[in-house]
Amino acid sequence: MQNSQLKITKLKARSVLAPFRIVPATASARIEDAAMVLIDLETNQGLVGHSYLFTYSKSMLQPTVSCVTEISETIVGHLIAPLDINKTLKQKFKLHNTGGILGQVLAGIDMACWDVFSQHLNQPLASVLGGTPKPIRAYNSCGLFLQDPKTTGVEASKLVGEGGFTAVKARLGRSDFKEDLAAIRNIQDYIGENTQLMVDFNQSLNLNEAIQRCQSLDHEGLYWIEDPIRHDNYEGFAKIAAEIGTPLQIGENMINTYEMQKAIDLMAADYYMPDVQRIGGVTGWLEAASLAHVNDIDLSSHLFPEISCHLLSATASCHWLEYVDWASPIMKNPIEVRDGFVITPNTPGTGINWDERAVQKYLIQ
Ligand code: SMN
Ligand code: MG
Repeated sequence: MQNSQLKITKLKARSVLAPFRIVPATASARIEDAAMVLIDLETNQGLVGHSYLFTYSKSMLQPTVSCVTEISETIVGHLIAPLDINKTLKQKFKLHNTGGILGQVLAGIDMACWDVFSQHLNQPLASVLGGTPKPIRAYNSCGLFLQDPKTTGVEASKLVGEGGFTAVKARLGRSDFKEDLAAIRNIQDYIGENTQLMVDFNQSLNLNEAIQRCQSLDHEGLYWIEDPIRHDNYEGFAKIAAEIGTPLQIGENMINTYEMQKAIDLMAADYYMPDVQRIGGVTGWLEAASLAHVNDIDLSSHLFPEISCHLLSATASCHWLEYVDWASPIMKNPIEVRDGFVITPNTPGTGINWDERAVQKYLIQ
């Protein structure tokens, strides 16, 4: 079979630091620039798999690049079979803790493997996963960070107008809760009843504060409340969920599907939104999607819209895609939004290709 001939010849990683249109200032941290590691997985047939990792800070770029390049010798020469490569790498690093940079690098390699595997099969990733590339309902998450509550309404209307979005997400967690309330109400005045509003506390509250604030928000018509407390306090989330009617959303920090299972067992939340870079790449996402489906849970994505649209196209309980344009400056074909839906590319692989001129401009040596 021709497929058996496709082998990895080289794994490359580069760092870029691209500007944000709107700087993400959350209640937990402010992120100055989009720090990304670009992975190129080269093969003996000229096809190249692409993926990127979002390292959250400039200081994590170089360690991430080194980790990718050091791992490359383990998989060079391997046949492109994403599940087999994933198994090989999991075995190799069984004695390590695969949270942190290592886990994210393994996820990035997994994403690049699935990209080149799909290119080789001449199919979009969504189709290779057994779905079809579909338009995926998305909320605009490019703005509404912590800011003067008076400016949130105007920004929200702009965000809605950018792609005919039917939902936006605002970050909360100001020291004075009245300001959070003012920010929400200002947004709702501008976007009206037919546009949904999600809110994200970015883990900034302690449990008692969270119960109080979430209860106070319960009649504000919010679509979901995300991460009010520390991401791994599943018992705490379960307490909050039991006290409020608004759906609770968690999951962006889960670094494997065992975490998701634990949270589900504790009835920690209503909705889950794994992040492809943390949950274990495409392979990890497939596990999460099965877990969500058998437990009747709506699944959304966190960041990475370019690959998440393929994943959600093949996810039985597909809910919402989080749209951010943070990687768009370095993409040859930035992801497209029409009438509030992200258009999943119908081209082989993920459709991720670099705009090399832009990459050179933002490259960190
Ligand atoms: C978030 C993630 C990454 C950077 C800033 C804010 C936020 C989200 O948690 O869910 O978008
Ligand atoms: Mg979040």
